[in-house]
Amino acid sequence: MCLALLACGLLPRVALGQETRPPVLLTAAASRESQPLSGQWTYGKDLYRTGLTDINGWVAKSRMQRFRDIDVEAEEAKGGAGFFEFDLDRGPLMTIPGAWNAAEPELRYYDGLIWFQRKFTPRPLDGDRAFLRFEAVNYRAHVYLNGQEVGRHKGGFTPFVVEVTEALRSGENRLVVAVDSALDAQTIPTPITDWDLHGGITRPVTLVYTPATFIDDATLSLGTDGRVTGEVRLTGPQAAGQRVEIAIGSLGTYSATTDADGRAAINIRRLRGLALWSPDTPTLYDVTFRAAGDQVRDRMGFRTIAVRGSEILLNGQPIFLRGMSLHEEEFGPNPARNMTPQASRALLTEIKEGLNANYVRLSHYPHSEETVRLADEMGLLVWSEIPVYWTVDWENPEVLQKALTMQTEAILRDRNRASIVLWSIGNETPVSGPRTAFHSALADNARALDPTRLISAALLVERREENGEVVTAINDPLADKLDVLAVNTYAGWYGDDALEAVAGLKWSVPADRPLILSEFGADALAGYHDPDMRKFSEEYQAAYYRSTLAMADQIGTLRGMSPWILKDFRSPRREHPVFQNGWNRKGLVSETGVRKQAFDVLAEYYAARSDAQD
Ligand code: GCB
Repeated sequence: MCLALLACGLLPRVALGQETRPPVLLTAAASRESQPLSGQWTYGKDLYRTGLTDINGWVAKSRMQRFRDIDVEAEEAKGGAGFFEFDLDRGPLMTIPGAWNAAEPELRYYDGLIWFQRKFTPRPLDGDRAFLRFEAVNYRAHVYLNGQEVGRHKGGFTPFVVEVTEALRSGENRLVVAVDSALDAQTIPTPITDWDLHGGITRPVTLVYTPATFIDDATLSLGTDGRVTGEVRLTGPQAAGQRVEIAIGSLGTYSATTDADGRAAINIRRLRGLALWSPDTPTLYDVTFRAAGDQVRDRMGFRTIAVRGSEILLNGQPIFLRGMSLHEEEFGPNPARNMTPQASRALLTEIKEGLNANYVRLSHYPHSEETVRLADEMGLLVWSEIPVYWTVDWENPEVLQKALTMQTEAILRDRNRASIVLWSIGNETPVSGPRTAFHSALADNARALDPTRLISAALLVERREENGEVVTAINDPLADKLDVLAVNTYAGWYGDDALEAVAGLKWSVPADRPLILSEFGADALAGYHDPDMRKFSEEYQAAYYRSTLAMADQIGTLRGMSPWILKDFRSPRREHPVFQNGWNRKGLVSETGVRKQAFDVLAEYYAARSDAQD
């Protein structure tokens, strides 16, 4: 089959695995010496993007270019012909990290360019190196230090690092970041989504210091053969021929030597005394990597994940994924997507303890590192995805390259997290040749970077007749590329099915492959009750859950589910003036955390499932 349009020559070959790596990663950056740059930044709106352009040379340049390293007020005090149409020093303040849409009422639907500025004083480098690390900027970032452009990035949910060793000066430095939230047909995602705009510097910014030669990447994982393998990568003038030491809690210290490229392969035949990570026992070890006078520390769990026939095996044992989908929005009436540890913990606790779940779908893009680390700590299995969602410019090689880069950034950031068991390569993308080729390249890239995890995608279902019976089925060549089949299904909410018919719907899916329901759900406005069970009432949503769960119980190969969704979330596409007002109401809790009736329906179902599993 020409699944691989790629192989058939219809799409240009694209770089997989190694080639999409960013030049610097700074794995486990949180364990390094660093200077936080979060806090109060000044900003200035620039809807026409005049600050980025140099229209007609010097005129625009002198007046408009907001990244200039200039004290505008002092220049103005001199008088004369010159003048400026910006001054970031005297701009209004915004707290970073956080989406600008929640910061000011007038920015609620602002979708374009905003300039941000922060001044800081670094410590003397004395031969060390310095890097700016942005955990997420949505969507495009242009980074300037002291008037010089030092880096650019595209993609709103993955980290990027910019080396500033040469661009830093002693004393006060001026960091300016132009953030453009505008999406188009070539961005990932495109503007056609079902969540909020959330532009801005949405995750922390830090200045990270390293020695001249440093550990840039360090990864370990447990294979189904019982071996712990991985790699340590050094960057810098002394990267080759270095002894690398890896201390894993009190289990032991292991060593390896870097090759000419600064890479050392780790291969530990057996970790004696290892306690496996699982949702019930989320054991984490302090792991320290040392080399060339540098060291990084991580907290890591070890577990295996595999598929056997229609089973999903965690540490060799069949598991049912009792899950919930989650957008990245904290509880509250006006979420800024500022995932503090408290905010992430509150959401994950509602899933794990409130719903008796063991699994979370972090949709529809990589969530904050903080959230994934908490999943490790609290014991929740994770589905991680990139925003290849609904529509994408499938035939454009540059867009594919962008998706591969985004996926690489996500995998390299998180592949030391035991909680992540599934990399998803897309959500509800309509079947076509170019689309399948695009997804196939993503599946290959994920396997090249991380052969230890399972690959899935949220597919669409179709209704068809089989042996005189109407069945729900998957008709998608992408299924061949996946370890775990996953489908979104909304019978009883969207479409013509009466709610009473949902429990009896028949499915026809492969008998030898695991299936998960990656989404199902129905809107309800918290507090709206209707004995006639009209749509948007809590009663309707609860009945919908009962019917869908009854339907799910008939699917013999069903190995998990992540209903849509924990909490009501902002979405400009949802404008019913009575029930929605800019919120997708499929949450089992309202935006402020009020539980709806369906919450208990699912919690009880999972409690029963968990008893059956134990
Ligand atoms: C879906 C999408 C999700 C939407 C949801 C809905 O299938 O994957 O992003 O929010 O349906 O509420 O319609």
